[in-house]
Formats: sequence, C-alpha cells, structure tokens
Amino acid sequence: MPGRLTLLYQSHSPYARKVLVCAHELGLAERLDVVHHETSPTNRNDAVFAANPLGKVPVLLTSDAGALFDSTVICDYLDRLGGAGSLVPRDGPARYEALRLQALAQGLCDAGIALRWETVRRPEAQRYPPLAQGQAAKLLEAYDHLEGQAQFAGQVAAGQVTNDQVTIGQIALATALAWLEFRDMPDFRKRAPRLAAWHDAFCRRASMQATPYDGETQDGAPR
Ligand SMILES: N[C@@H](CCC(=O)N[C@@H](CS)C(=O)NCC(=O)O)C(=O)O
Repeated sequence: MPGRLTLLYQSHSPYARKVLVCAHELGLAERLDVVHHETSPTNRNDAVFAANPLGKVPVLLTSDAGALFDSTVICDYLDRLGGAGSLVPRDGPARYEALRLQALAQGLCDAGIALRWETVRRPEAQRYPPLAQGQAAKLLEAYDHLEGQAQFAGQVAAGQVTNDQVTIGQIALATALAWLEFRDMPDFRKRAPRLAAWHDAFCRRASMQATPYDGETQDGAPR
C-alpha cells in the first residue's frame, strides 16, 4: 500500500485538474503532495522530463508503480487505490460510456490547446487560420453531440449531479468545459444549454470548488 504520493501538477491544466478532482472525489486528496510545474513544448521543464519523457503534466510519483502518466492512467490508479473502483464502472455498457466520455473530454482539451496555439500562443506570422477553424469545428461538433445526449437533462432534473454518482467521464467533461471557458474558447452555453446546466450543477461539487484554474501558460521567450 503506497503512502504519500506526489502529483506534478499545473493550476491551469485541464488534465491535471481532472486528476485532482478524482482524488477529491475518492477521498484521497489528503495523501497527495501537489507540486506546481509550468510546462510547454517551447519551454523545457527538466524536472518534469525526469519523470515523463514527454515533458508533460500531470505525473503521479508512486512508490509501487513508478512515475505514472498520462492523466487517464493516473485516474485509473487512483480509482483502484480508492478501493471501490467507483469512478470507472467495472463492467458493461456503463464502463464504456464513462471511458468514451473521458475520451471525448480529452479530445476537447486537445482541440482547445491546438486552437490556442493558432490563436494566441504561436507568433502571429506563423499562425495558420484553416488549422484554427478545423480545431474550432471539433469543439462545436462535440458540443452538439453532448447536447444531444439526453442523460444531461435527466441528471440535472433528478439532482444526480450533486450526489455521489460521478464517473471519470463526468469529471473529465466538467474539467474540460471549465477549462474551455477559462481560456475563452468557443462558447458552449448558447449552443448547448442543457450541457451548460449540467456543467453548472457539477461545478458546485466540493471537488470542483477546491480546484479552481489559475495562471498563464509560460511558453518562454519567442525564438
Ligand atoms: N494526454 C495527456 C496530456 C497532458 C498535457 O498535454 N499536458 C500539458 C499541460 S495542459 C503539458 O504539460 N504540455 C507540455 C507540452 O506539451 O510539452 C494527459 O491526459 O495527461
């Protein structure tokens, strides 16, 4: 049984926040030493590379399983450590519903980060508008897809968002949507009002309240 765990974290990373929200939901947050790290492919962080050859956060340093990445693997580890395996249903359609939703949320974050490179992070002369449009289209398609899923309306109506029935997919989605708003990405509220209502309810959970986004990306000096 591992004792304390170190989480290489970043206060403005949706992937890192997903991990920390999972830890809170599982009652494991007190066992984590959370260490903030700035990362960027244009601003090398040697301490992060020492634990993850991809140079990305989050990374979880464990005594029994080594340095774990990426966020999906860390969440799986925490879920098993938590005992009940409650965030990732063990079997059946519920398992794949949760994992697929997590994959979609990961894709929202990936597309959002790619879009930010084309809109604010890359020097202006090197931006490629068709790439920005293509990434924004992924976000809008995903909003429409999620809005079409009746589960969100039902959950808000039944108050389920504020009880204990959360999955890795829901946590991943909430942290992704919160990040998209934090970074002024294409709006989902008008386009997907049921999704927005679900999100607002989910954000009232203590795990979300305890993990607000903060900070700016540090890409280093222009080359
Ligand atoms: N698939 C990874 C993505 C992790 C990721 O992209 N993290 C960003 C911070 S939001 C990072 O560290 N980027 C640094 C880089 O790309 O070099 C996960 O789910 O953990």
